[in-house]
Amino acid sequence: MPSVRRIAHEFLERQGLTTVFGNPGSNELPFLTGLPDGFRYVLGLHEGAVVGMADGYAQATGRPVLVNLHAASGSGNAMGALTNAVASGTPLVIVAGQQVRPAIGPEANLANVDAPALMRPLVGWAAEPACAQDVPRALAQAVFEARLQRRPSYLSVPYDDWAADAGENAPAVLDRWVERAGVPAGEQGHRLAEAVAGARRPALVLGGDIDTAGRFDDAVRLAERLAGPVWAAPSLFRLPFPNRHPLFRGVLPAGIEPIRRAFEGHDLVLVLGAPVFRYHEHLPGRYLPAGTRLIQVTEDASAAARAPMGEALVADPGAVIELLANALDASGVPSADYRPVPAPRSAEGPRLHPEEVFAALRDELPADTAYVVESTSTTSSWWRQMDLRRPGSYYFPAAGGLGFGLPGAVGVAMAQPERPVVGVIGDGSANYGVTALWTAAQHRVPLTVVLLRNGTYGALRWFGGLLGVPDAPGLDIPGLDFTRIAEGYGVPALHADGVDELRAVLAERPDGPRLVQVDTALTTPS
Ligand SMILES: Cc1ncc(C[n+]2csc(CCOP(=O)(O)OP(=O)(O)O)c2C)c(N)n1
Ligand SMILES: [Mg+2]
Repeated sequence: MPSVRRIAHEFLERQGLTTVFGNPGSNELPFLTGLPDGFRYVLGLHEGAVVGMADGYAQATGRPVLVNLHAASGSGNAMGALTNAVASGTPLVIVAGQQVRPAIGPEANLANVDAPALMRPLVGWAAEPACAQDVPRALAQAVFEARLQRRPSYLSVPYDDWAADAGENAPAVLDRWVERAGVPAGEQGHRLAEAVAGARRPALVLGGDIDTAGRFDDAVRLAERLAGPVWAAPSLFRLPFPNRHPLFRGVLPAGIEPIRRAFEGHDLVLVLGAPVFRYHEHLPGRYLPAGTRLIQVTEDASAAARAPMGEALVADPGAVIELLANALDASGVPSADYRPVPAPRSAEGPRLHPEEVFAALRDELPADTAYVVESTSTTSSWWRQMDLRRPGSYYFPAAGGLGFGLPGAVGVAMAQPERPVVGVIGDGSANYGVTALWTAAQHRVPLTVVLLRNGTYGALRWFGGLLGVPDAPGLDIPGLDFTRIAEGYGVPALHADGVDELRAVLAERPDGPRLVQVDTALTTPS
């Protein structure tokens, strides 16, 4: 009879989970022994970076990814990064080691006494199989739960299980395949199409899920048939629509009152692939203008259930886009000219305005560049300068947890080595995932990190004003030199002194990782 380990490895191979992002401890080693050829272990030096890299990799490949973490301490380190993976619906399959079964109760060192409970608030499914023979089935469940729920899952395995005899039924799991279909039933689709076709002034709100589902171009087709304004959902983590398209009105502000104002005059708001809504700043008011109907289409049943207003249909928003685009006639506006980009603002003194940096990116990088952004005070500058027209062009930490950007950029670049990838990272944000630079260096990942050094937690200064607390301590971060930090991790780096030098550097195509630091002026996010 084959061992639990043999069946597990073979199952992962058949499901295509052969790239493992991890940081091991002694509990994990018995799982990692004898990995078949074709497996690739990507070592991260801290679990936050491990999960961030895996998140970027899974998002860019559109497939579940295996993550290998140490017991309580390692899994605990990963929790912050997991908040982002949960919000972006990333199917991470986390397998963690556990002490041998007889040592868990007495709390031997490295025993995680109630391992599933530690992770449960975040992951969609967590378990520790009741016996070794259930490990292959439970591993399969972890993969399918992550895929079906579009949420990380967590499996804790006592390390003596891996060498155990799998039992005669274990191979049955190897041929399993589980899929989901999310097309609305005829009557549901008909009612939705009627509501949309009958609206006088419909507005469309698109969430990051649209890009995740590969529906970026289809969303343009639908919007042009609807001929109404398009917003991106607040707290955006992926761009679902070309940001200079004439129908695009930008990312909705993440507050109740400004969202109500944006919808004024619309009889129907159709929200596709987003929660309703991920507000951030508490700006109270009525959710919707009087007389505005809101219909949400999402695959996420919980997002539908918890929304505070509106109607919801739990279905694949991509299938709904197709259904609606076919139901509406094609007489809407054809794609008119894209909106031109304004001249970048400049700053006084030697620092660059972030708009000058972003204009340089826009001009010097190819049009299909993927950007992973974690710079929080520069949001409005970003959207003023960028012209993103391709799917998969933009990633941002989905729950606002810093530490995704740098590792996420490494993961996206590993997933798409042919596509230029740029991380746009603030001098505060960089520190939460900085060890990913080492992984990028070891794997020679082609990636440019543009490090915006404004010497402060810029967004928090702005928030301080908003909250009426202008004197909070702990907001400045002087004395950081990321060229030296990057070089310490094995990534070549330079400091660009002005726009010309920055543009010249960006125009070169790197064949490995590099970091370019620029000093930037403080701006506000909006
Ligand atoms: C893990 C985590 N810790 C703290 C915060 C709070 N926070 C939000 S924005 C921010 C500052 C980020 O600074 P930087 O990357 O330099 O960007 P800037 O605002 O200066 O553009 C901080 C600390 C967070 N979002 N996530
Ligand atoms: Mg900063």
